[in-house]
Amino acid sequence: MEATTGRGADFLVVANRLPVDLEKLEDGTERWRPSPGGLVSALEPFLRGRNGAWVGWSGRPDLDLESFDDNGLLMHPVRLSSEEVRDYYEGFSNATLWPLYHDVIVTPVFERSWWDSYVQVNQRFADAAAATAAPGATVWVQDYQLQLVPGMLREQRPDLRIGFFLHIPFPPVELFMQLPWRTEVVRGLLGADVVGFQMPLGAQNFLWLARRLLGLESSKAAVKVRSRPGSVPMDGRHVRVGAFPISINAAAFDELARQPQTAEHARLLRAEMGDPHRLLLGVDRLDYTKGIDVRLRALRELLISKRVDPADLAMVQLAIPSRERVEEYQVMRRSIEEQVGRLNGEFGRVGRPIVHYLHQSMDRDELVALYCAADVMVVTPLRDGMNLVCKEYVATRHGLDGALVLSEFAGAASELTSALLVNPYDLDGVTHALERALTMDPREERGRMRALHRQVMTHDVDRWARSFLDFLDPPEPATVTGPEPEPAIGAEAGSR
Ligand code: GDG
Repeated sequence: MEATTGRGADFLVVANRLPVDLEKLEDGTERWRPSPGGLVSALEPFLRGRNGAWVGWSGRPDLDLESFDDNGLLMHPVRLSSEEVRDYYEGFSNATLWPLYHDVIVTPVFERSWWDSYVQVNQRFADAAAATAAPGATVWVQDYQLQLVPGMLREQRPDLRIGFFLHIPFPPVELFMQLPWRTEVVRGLLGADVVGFQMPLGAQNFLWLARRLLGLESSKAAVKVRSRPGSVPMDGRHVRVGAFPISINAAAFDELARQPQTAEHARLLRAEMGDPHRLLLGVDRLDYTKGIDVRLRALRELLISKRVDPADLAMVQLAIPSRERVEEYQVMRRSIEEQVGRLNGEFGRVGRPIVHYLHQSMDRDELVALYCAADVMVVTPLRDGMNLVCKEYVATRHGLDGALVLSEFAGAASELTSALLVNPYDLDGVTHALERALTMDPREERGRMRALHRQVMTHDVDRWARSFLDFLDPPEPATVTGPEPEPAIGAEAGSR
């Protein structure tokens, strides 16, 4: 069955990765396996309801793959060579833009050949989208790997509605200005009709840069009033810029957490760890932005100070393998594993480590069981666009127990204000917050979790997608009764 009519797709998502992975079976054959993330499930209703297509890389280099239908959705694989994976993906995306946009926690590498590859690959994605989109279609481009696509696509297809959303933080202007190709990136983004960021401050930084680098005057209201979207005039169009904090499929996490087998699974997990009085949990991609080392250091301080008894607690740290070929990630992994070893050597007992460290990924059911088992969720990134893990933890706490320690520098902090908010650079502060979370009065815990739970359950990923898409492509005038729809905007978190 063809997913799209001969005229092309009416709604396209363009992202670095397809929402399916090519899996090799034991008999040597291959098949596509869904890799369901929040984004796919949020966008599915829009894609399937509107003759949709998804343009992205398969995750495997040097493969020429045909477009195919996946249950009514057209998948359009974009080919990347091994050199492009090295230069565009591991290089410019993950060793230049990623650290630059995350407060230069590690030093970004500026390498001309990586930039050339980034331009070339962005052009390929734009060409694929241009060839797949029906006249007047809506195209939603995702994330930092594809910032040039909106401009390249508009050049070929001025008839399209083009949206762009950045999942990671947009940096402070003085950091962005380091990028040798800063003007090209801003110009690329301004090819969109709507440029969306997680946080109002990111949107504001971008508006400032558009003015400074391209001499485009943004509307005064946008600069003065942070919680309102702004717009920039560009080639006779108005590019609208706003903040759209992303979220999760909260109902799905809630439902899974309420199932009896999940509760039983959580109970077994705790029993296997010797039924600790309090269980701490960290879940992160193994990334230097996530501050895994911060929480391990704070835990050690707490144990050294004897303010908590090691016999009373355990911690699970799930560190999902990520970008393992990038050198910074190898260095960080060694250092974290050393810290875990030291903590267990100093405070563990035979058969009872303090930190249960897992360098692997797990399936969603097991992850939810872990969330359900944990008394304290520890999320301490040095910088994070949003952080979905903390929202997922909260969504599983229907009993309103459990405490959340959350970094001020995660986008989520502006919504989850009832968490114990910490500055991850302040070791004493994090240590103190861990102690508070571990010893919190159940009434306070309940009060805080009630507020967190309400926030997460009422602001889900569907609401996020709708607010962006309504902004990009407002519903027919006949159905609009109030003022023009505005992006869902939270207060800002920390300085960027
Ligand atoms: C980027 C931005 C922004 C993790 N391990 C497993 C697993 N996961 C899932 C989690 C969560 C997701 O991966 C991680 O999302 P985060 O938001 O925490 O972090 P990034 O990967 O860095 O995401 C971030 C996000 O984009 C969305 O805009 O919030 O700031 O950096 O959903 O549950 N899922 C399963 N097994 C695992 O082992 N099933």
